[in-house]
Amino acid sequence: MNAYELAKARYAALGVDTEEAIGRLAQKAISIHCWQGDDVLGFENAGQALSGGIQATGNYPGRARTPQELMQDFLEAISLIPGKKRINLHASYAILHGETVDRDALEGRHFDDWIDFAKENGLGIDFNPTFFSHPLAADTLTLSHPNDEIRAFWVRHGIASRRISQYIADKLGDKVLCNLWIPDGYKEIPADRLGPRLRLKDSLDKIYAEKLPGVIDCVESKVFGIGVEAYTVGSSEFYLAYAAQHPGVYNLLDNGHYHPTEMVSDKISALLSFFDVLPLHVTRPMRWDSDHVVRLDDEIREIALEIVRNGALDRVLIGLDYFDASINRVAAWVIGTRNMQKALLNALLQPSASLKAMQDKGDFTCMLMQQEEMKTYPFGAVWEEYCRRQGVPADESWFAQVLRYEQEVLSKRS
Ligand code: RNT
Ligand code: ZN
Repeated sequence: MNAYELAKARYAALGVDTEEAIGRLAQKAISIHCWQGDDVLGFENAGQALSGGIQATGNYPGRARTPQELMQDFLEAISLIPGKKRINLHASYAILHGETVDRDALEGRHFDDWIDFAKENGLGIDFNPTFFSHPLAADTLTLSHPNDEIRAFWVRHGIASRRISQYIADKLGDKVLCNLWIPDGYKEIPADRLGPRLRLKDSLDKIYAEKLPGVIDCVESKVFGIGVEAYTVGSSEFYLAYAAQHPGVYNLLDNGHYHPTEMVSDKISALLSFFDVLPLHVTRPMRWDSDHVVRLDDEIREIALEIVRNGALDRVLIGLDYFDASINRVAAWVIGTRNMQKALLNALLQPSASLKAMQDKGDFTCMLMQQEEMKTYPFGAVWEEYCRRQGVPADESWFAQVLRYEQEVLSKRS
């Protein structure tokens, strides 16, 4: 018997069907963020620095500088990642072919190249308006700005982004998640916390006024950003309440956006109790919202468990959100995405029904014992079998391809 057959038998003895787990994992799309490939810089106006209180630190050579390079790098990465994939775009990745188009005037056609790319490579697309790295966001205020004209500009950008999302959905025949995150906040203890929030609420009402059936809308909260440490307008309570009052607008959870002891894994079931859709940004915060590459750590495994054992694989939309500029960026995509998938497979291989029954019976000794024993079950053999069937390297052998790509392509970029 090979390692997979042995593993299959071990899991079967617990009532876990490895074939079913592999089949379900293959169907679950992961939305891979385009912005890991170029340190969140985008293409619309070369030279624009990243702002908005987020930071990509590091100076590893080989950053994608053009849409063509980003597409090429992305394809390299996904050739090493099993399963279904989507590409998550930001408005700042519009491909303008020399045109100058400001954010409030962006149209679907500025993303035609991405739509072709997605079609050619069997990808779905998700979308984000970009409320940072722009002269009108220089003071880290956008949809809550006290200046009516600046606020109106960003409202127009929000509306344009939803229309772009609908355009992409029409072209692909597939729904597009349109996620709204703004950096708005203050560095110092504010004198008025309510005013900005009421302005944001009014801006959101304007942005979401139009019904767009191909678009799944969501809002992303945050606890603080660099330079805006004292107050964040779009806080967790603010958006949670907004989403609860506006059917069709969902609350996205980014696991880097809460106080360090607060766990997104615990929030998933709370939101699933009220919302039919739950979008996620999966990242790895180190001390702050540092957006390190996703590791197969306890919290990622717990997040995956919460999705799978609650039967919510179809309701939870998994997107990744990290940007490490200090290592090979293609490898960063591959490592983080494979880790998310490993976490899901691990969750699919748990005897969840019997563990729940132990909890309900109050048999906590047995539950603890079984949860811990599961950690040394032959999960790796199932992962390797899954990768083989998907035609991607099953182990670290994928890295040789990335090294070759670095030598032949990335290292030639200045
Ligand atoms: C920022 C948010 C947001 C961004 C991306 C680039 O803290 O997490 O999702 O990371 O939109
Ligand atoms: Zn995020």
